[in-house]
Parts: sequence; C-alpha cells; structure tokens
Amino acid sequence: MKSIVYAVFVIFVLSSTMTGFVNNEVATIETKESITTYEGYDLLILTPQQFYDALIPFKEHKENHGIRTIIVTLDEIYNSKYFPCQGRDDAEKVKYFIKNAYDEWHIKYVLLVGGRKPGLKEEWWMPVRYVYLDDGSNWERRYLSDLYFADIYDKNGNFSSWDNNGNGIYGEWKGNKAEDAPIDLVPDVYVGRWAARSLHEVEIVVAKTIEYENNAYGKEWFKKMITIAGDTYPECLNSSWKGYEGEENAQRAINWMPGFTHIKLWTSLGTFTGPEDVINAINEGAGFVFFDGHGSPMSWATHPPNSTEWVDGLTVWQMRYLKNDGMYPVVVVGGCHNSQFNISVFNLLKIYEGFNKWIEYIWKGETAPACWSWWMTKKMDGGSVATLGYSGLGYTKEDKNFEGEATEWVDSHFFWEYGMNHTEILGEIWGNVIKNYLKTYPIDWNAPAGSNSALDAKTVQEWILLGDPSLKIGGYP
Ligand SMILES: [Ca+2]
Ligand SMILES: [Ca+2]
Ligand SMILES: [Ca+2]
Repeated sequence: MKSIVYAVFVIFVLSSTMTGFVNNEVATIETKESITTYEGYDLLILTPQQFYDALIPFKEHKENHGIRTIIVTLDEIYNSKYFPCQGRDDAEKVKYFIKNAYDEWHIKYVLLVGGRKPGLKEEWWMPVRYVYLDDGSNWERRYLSDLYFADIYDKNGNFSSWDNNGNGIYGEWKGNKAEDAPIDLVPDVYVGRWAARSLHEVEIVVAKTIEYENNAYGKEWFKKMITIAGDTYPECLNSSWKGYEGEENAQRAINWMPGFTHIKLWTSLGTFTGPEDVINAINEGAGFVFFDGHGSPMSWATHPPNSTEWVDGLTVWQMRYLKNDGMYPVVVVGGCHNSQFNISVFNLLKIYEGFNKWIEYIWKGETAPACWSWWMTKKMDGGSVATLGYSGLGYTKEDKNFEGEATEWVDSHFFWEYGMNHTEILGEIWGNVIKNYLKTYPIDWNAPAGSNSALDAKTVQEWILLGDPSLKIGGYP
C-alpha cells in the first residue's frame, strides 16, 4: 500500500513540475514532503509562535517513540497555510483546523499549548471556548470547555458547532430546554492543554513529560497510588448524606487498580490531617494521586467523619514543597474549580470593578497566578506530569437527588479505564470516560436548565485534561 501511494505521488509531483525541464532533486524533496503529509500524523500540536522553538525537542521525542507529530502555529491557521481558514472567532477557527487535520491527516491527539496571558485584560495565548449552561445556582454563568475542541462531528457527520441557534453563544442551556441542542459531546479526537502563561512554563512541562515517558517504566514509585479523601458530605448537615463519600469512591478506584500499592490518606483512618500528609506522600513518589473532595481554583480540602470542620489538602501556595523530582504522578482531582485555568493574580487589582466584585474574586479563589491543576502540572522538579479536574462547579449524586452519579463516576472510571480496560494513553482514557459517561447518562436536551441532564452535559464539558493527550502512562519500555 505504502509503495503504491509513493508511486502515485512521484507521478503527481513529476507531472506538476513538468512545465519545463524536470529538476530531479527538487522533485525528490517535494515527493518526500508530500508523502509525509499524505500519510498523516498522530499528534497535532497547536501553539502561538512564541512557544514554537520550545516544542521542537518534544516533537523529536514523540517521533522517537513512533508518534508522528506536527507543530502548527496559530498564524499558520489564520493565514490558511495548510487549509482555508474558516470560523467566526479564533476558537472556531482552531476547531475547524482540527477538523481539517482530522479529515486530511487523520490525527488522533491534539495538544493545545497556551493559557492566559498575564495582565488585567483576559487575553489568551491559545483560544478557549466558554460554555453558557446555567445550573441555576447563580455561581457561574459560563465555564471553560476543551471538550469543545474534541467534539468535531455530530452523530450525522456534520460539524459540531455547539452553537446550533447560531447566535455566537455556545452551549446555551438556560430555559425550559437547551437552546443549543442537541450537542453530540462525544470526542472525535483526544484533546489536552498545556495552559502555559510563559515560555518558561512550556519548557518545564516539555522537560517533565519527556523525562516521565523515558524513565517511569518499571520504576517502583510508579506502582504506588495515593488516594486522599474523607467525608465529603457530613451527615450532620443532611440525613441522606450517609457514609464517607470521598473514601467510598476512592475505594472503588482502588478496587479497579490491582497490582498497585495503595496509600490511603483518609480522614476516617487518621492518615490525613493536613497538607503535610499530602506533601510527604507525594514526595515519596507515586504513579497516580486521586483527590476526592472539595476544591476551589486555589485549594483542595475535605471533612473529617460527620464533621463540618475542614481538613486542608493542598493550596497552590504549598505546592513549592512538592519535591518529587523525576517521580511525577498523573493526578485526578475531584472537586469544584481546581482546573479553572482562567484565574489571574491581576484580579487582585480589580478594585475598580466595584468592591463587591473585587471581594467575589477573593472568596471564589480567583486571585492566584495559576489554578491548582495547572500549578501542579507546571511545578518544576515536582508536582504532576498531568492533571485532570473540573473548570466549574463539580456535581455528584447529592446534586442529582441520588438519581445518578456525576464527577464521582467520571473520576473513578478514569481508574477503571486504566486498571481494568488497560487503556494506557492518557487522552484516550479521558475520551473513553466521557464517551461511556454519555452512554450511562444519555442527555435529554429537552429537559430544563438545572436538570440532571444539564448537569451531565456540564460534567463532561468541564472535565479538563491539563497534559499531553498522547502521554504513555507508565512510560516507554
Ligand atoms: Ca447559541
Ligand atoms: Ca462527536
Ligand atoms: Ca457523608
């Protein structure tokens, strides 16, 4: 097959350069390029020009492991270098580019490189998509979704715009039924993001990811899994909140991860009393860390058994104590907002937006230079190799009136995908969990805002993979 393709291209190139005297050398070079293009790529890396050079060693590393990789800059998308540029805004232009790359190059993985630019104004190194699904809580009217860039096609093979009514507001669900409906949501490619705010952060995650894939294989530290949990919903607040929900879900994940040594930091066991327990355990090294409890963009915590007291797990400010150099786990964090990667320390300066709004930035935890999950991932000489969490409010069976599960299903089934279904590529785990969640809880787009179906849609939309989607978990032999 390969040789036939090659022959066709030689003929194509020869005939297209046959206007005058054929220069054999040029023809050969062009042929090689055409062949590479025709055969396609596995991994598409999208980046602003500023981070391009830092990604070259990463591309070489990926290709050494047989992952065919292409780096494309945003300018090349907007200037139609490879495909005619279309789309109503930058995020849609990026999504159409991914669609073309999927059609023409048969890509499987997309790594979006770039987070928010530092500054008062919200500007991005790499476009983002906000989804406007109102859960009725008045907490947030929109949230970030990278699933948007992965759900290219709907069931009928049409482009999945997420804006069915064409008003430029995406994923709207605020009335008696979803305004933008139906949205397929099922990912067609596996998307992860390095939400880097600077070139330096890109260099850090490139180095950590390469080191992980080259060195994790067969290491003793990798065969450890840390679960950190407690009584997420104290029964003293609501009589239906029986048991220790976080620990029960951690146990489910543990049951799906045979062959691992399990380190349980649980409030009911007395093994989790504060951040030092978390820091000490991670510093010993582990392949996986699973936090299951309550989050904010800057912190994570849970409760002791049947108590409204808080046990703090880790804040972004304490991450400097993570010294697990060369032993980087994949971190799954259950809780609200840990992956809300639009926060900014500049929000502290926004007193001019009014006192109430300013206070809101502070009590919502939106005033750090980076969110919890990204901080964990970009931490130099420690932290994670990748982090999965939620960009908005996270829901559970308690929010769905015990008629089904939400984030606890997603988080525990991450471990089912790896431990039971033996999926070893990080982005594929992310995609399979979302696909299976949607099979388990099919969305009724005619249900009202705030319904269980709306919460199910939000749950998959807001689950963000901050890391390389082509990451080989446990490294290469
Ligand atoms: Ca719309
Ligand atoms: Ca789809
Ligand atoms: Ca409970």
